[in-house]
Parts: sequence; C-alpha cells; structure tokens
Amino acid sequence: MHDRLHGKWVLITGASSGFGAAAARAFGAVGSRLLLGARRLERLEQVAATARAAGALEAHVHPLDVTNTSSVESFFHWARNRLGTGTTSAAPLHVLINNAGGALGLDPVLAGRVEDWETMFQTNVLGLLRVTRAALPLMLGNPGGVIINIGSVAGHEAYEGGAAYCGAKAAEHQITRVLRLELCGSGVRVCTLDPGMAQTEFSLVRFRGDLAQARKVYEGVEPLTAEDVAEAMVWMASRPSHVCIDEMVIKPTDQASVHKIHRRV
Ligand code: NDP
Ligand code: 8X3
Repeated sequence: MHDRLHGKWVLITGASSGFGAAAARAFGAVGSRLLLGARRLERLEQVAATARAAGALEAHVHPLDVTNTSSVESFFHWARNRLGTGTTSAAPLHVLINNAGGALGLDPVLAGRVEDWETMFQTNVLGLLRVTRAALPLMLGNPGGVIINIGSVAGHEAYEGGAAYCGAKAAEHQITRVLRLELCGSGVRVCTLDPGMAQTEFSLVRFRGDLAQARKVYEGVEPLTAEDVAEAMVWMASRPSHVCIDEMVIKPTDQASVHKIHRRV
C-alpha cells in the first residue's frame, strides 16, 4: 500500500521538529520526494538528511514563515521550480501536510497576551489558509492528492487557559470541512488529523523555553511520540484514491480526555 506514495511529492510545513520532522522521515521511508519548510533552516537541513537516509528519493528545504504572505509566496515560487525538475505532471504535488503551528502560553483570557493570541491564529489558522491557497494550483487536475491538516483534541474539547489555541484548532476543523466541500469533484482529499498529548517541542514552545514546566505536562504519562503521529499521516495518505479519511483523533491510552489523564505518580 505504501507503493502509492513511492516517488510522489510531499510538502510538509513545520518540518524542522516534532510531527513535521517525523513525517519527513516516515514519508522518506516509503520513497517519497520531499519539500520541507519551517523558519529554522539548519534544523530543516538535518531533517532532510535523515529523511534521505531513511529512503526519500529527494528531500529539499527552504525557509518558510507561514505567518508572512511574502514568505509563503517565495516558498511556493521555489517549490514550483523544484517540482518542475522532478515530474512531467501539470499538478505534481500529491500530499500537503499543513502541520506548522503550536500554542503560546496557558493564561486565562483575563490575563491573556494579545501577541500570543495573534501568533496562534496567524500560524494555526491563517498560515494554513495561506499555504493551502498557494499549494492548490499544484494539486488540482491530478485526482488522488491528499491534504492533511494537523488539528488537535483542543479543537474538540475546551480547557482553561486554551481559549486562543482551542479556538484556532476549532477553526482548523471548520476550514477542513469547508475545503472538502469546495474541492468535492476534484479528486483531492481533505483530512484532519487531531492528536492528543504528544511529546515534541510543543510544550517547550508553549512555556517559552521553560524545560521543567514542559516536562511536567508529560509527568507519569506515556504520551504519543512524533513517530506515532507520522505513521498515521502516512496511513491516511496511502489509502486508495477513492477513500478519504475525513477525520482521525489519535490520543495516548493514558488520555481519555483533556481533563482525564492517568498519571503513574
Ligand atoms: P513542535 O514545536 O515540535 O513543531 C512545530 C513546528 O512548527 C516546528 O517545525 C516549527 O518550526 C513550525 N512552525 C512554528 N511556527 C511556524 C511559522 N510561523 N512558520 C513556519 N513553521 C512554523 O510541535 P509539534 O510537532 O507537536 O506541532 C506540530 C503541530 O501539531 C502543530 O500544529 C501543533 O499545534 C499540533 N499539535 C501538537 C500536539 C502535541 O501535543 N505535541 C497535539 C496536537 C496537535 P520553526 O520554529 O523552525 O519555524
Ligand atoms: C496539543 C494538545 O491538549 O495540549 O494540541 O492542547 S493539547
């Protein structure tokens, strides 16, 4: 079944760490061709090297800030040139993984920082829209393509301190549904993959580099790994072209809900 992804172009945003980096390795292992974007170029280069070692036919990197429209435009200018060299198809991009995003802070609304709210909506919501708009011309006309948007259990459930992040991931859900309606008939599938607690750099970023606070999130729990989530992405993208996995929620066994977590401490 993974043959379906062999030689296919896969574009991953936020590929410098966590889910995006693991996805680069996982799609690499099934022989895909990769276009990887994020702000930290050195980290992207390292990820591309590990993806090539895993089996990627090609892995290319370029700086990308999804909060900035010109950065997205210049990334796609670069991507179009890269795609042009590896394929004869007019719509060469097979898989788009809208993964770049994250949370900032865990403050209640009363103490919330507007800059944090803006960043969360810029990355998780507007960034996804910018990237998708730029990617669609490279996907339409080639039935069988897949867009996987990375949502979260935070888009399904609310928790204190999560107003902007829960709101942004709920918006991701609705955008996914809208896109699926708009693209119905094009053959392009639109999916959302919504993980629960996973140990990546997510909490380190949320708590502004406070390692102790980030570690506390996973104390006594066996969280998901980035590889668990990447495996789900490859599975979703490798279904036959008439099958669309609309939505998938993936959580650690220890997490029954955002408020019900089994801790061995
Ligand atoms: P990481 O912090 O490890 O990875 C986040 C990635 O997003 C990095 O590669 C980062 O790259 C990139 N990114 C952040 N801001 C931008 C930007 N402005 N432009 C381009 N890239 C950006 O966290 P995860 O891997 O866990 O997060 C990936 C996605 O999964 C996010 O959307 C997150 O909300 C979601 N998620 C995470 C869960 C978890 O528990 N870990 C659970 C559910 C969903 P760089 O800094 O180099 O730009
Ligand atoms: C990340 C999972 O529960 O911290 O999206 O919001 S959670």
